[in-house]
Amino acid sequence: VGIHWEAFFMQQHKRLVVILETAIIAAFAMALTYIPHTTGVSAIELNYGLIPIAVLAMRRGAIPAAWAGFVWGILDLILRGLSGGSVLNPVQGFLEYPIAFTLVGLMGLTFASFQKAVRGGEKVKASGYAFAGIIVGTFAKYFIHFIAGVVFWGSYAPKGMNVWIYSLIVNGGSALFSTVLAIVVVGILLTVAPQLFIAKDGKSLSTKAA
Ligand code: 218
Repeated sequence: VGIHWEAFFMQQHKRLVVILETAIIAAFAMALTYIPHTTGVSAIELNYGLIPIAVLAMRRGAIPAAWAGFVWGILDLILRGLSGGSVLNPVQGFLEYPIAFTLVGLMGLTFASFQKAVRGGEKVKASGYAFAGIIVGTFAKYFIHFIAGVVFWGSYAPKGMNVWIYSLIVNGGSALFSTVLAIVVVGILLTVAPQLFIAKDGKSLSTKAA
């Protein structure tokens, strides 16, 4: 008697939809890495894959975004990292793929505030929360790459250059450019396709808002 079957099945349905969206976003992020985005294994990169993860983080929160990041990281490790010479040893591979990519889920730290603002029609506030999330998640990923750069990629530094400076230029530059790109694209998406950020199956959705 304690089981509300309709509510139970609706919740299971929502869980399945979130899992499907997570898988689609991970695949989309991976597909985008086939667009040229860097000049070498130890160079500044423009990370387009952060854009779909940011959309998922604002739409579904940190946990789905972290799972999407994790799956994307495993795909990037297998499909590009190993063959492309970006996996130097098991410890570095573990740090720079599963760990660094999963941390992108931190973009969803501002999910609740973002949802409140976007559903309340507060566009400027919503963009502020989205941009803050993008900055946090991207910073977390590239902080791992920055540390890995110092520990594992020092031999790629130009002769005589301090490895901390080298890693800061490569990974700080990547973080900066990728963050700016994600902020610009998400800012545009918030204007042209705000429905991307508003799931129609949430508990918080009032019946009239649809
Ligand atoms: C200085 C330096 N060069 C290369 C790397 C490796 N790195 C950097 C950014 C992102 C990724 C993941 C694959 O795109 C990797 C492996 C580094 N950390 N530091």
